[in-house]
Amino acid sequence: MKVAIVGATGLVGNVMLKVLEERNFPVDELLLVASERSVGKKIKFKGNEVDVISIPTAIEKRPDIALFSAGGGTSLEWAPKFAEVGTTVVDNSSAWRMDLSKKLVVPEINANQLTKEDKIIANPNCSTIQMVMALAPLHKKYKIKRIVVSTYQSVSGTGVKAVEQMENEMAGIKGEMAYHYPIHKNAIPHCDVFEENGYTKEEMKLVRETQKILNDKTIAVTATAVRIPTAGGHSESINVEFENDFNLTEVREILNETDGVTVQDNLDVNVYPMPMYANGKDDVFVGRIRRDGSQPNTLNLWVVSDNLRKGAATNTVQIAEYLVRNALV
Ligand code: A2P
Ligand code: 11C
Repeated sequence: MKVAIVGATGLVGNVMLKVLEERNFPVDELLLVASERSVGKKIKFKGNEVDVISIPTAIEKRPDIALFSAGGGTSLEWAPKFAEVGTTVVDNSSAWRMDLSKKLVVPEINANQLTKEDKIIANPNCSTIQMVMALAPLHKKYKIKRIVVSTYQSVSGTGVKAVEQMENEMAGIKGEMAYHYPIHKNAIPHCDVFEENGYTKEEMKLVRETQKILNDKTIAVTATAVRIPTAGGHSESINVEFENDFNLTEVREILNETDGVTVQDNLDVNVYPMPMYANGKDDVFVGRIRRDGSQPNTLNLWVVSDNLRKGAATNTVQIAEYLVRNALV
């Protein structure tokens, strides 16, 4: 495969390279793409130095697959131009996710919808991916009615500048601010921009993307997304009400059997998921599994995952793997 990574110098692009290498993705030729400012830089892949090139140069080379993580504006402008020359784009930005003609894919849940005709495929938002990974198998069995989710999101979700802001604040250095407020010793209930309804775009992604991935508009979702001073790994407190009743042993069994999900739930020895330990791993970790005693058919979960891995790079590479495995590229 001739593979392009658009946004190769960014946080997610960097993890994409690692994941391609670790999973031994069949790369015959790798095109590393970034903005004009980075052209000529060199990045290591499998021990070799690869030159960073511009988007127009990459399009001329007609890659089979392009993995995009270079912001929504870049995707809107350039993904269709790659598609025109026959490249299949897997896009990690929010640009195409809610486009009715584009598929929004978490491979474990809905990759079977993909066909050769899908030339731009959307990768969901990190907080949505980890939530639906835990909930999709339970939805199948008990049918979800309503979800109330609160997120505790790491600064790596915002990008390099936010990681630097937190590190500077921890070291007592005055530097550039990625957020309106200090993040060290703080919790900011503001991820992405505000919409007219008073919710943030991040919160509305949890509503709209969940309904699209689970293919069920009747699922009610309400969300509060909060930025906290962790370096990597998003956490979520999820309260989910089902149409049908469940038993907790069966819930645990279902989650234990779900590919990509690891149950960490042993209160006797203080085992529950935490971002510090999920960081660098591909799985979605689920714990604190318990019944909500305040109303029928309702469950509480604590779900943690590395937002740059399953929340972004790993999911994107898994989509690409599915395309290759099923001869869709
Ligand atoms: P560059 O490093 O040249 O700016 P992050 O989300 O971590 O900030 O990374 C964003 C990625 O998207 C970087 O690799 C960045 O490249 C790339 N990028 C940003 N704008 C463009 C653009 N207009 N064309 C191509 N790549 C872009
Ligand atoms: C965050 N979820 O943690 C965001 C990052 O829509 O792809 C990814 C934004 C997106 O801030």
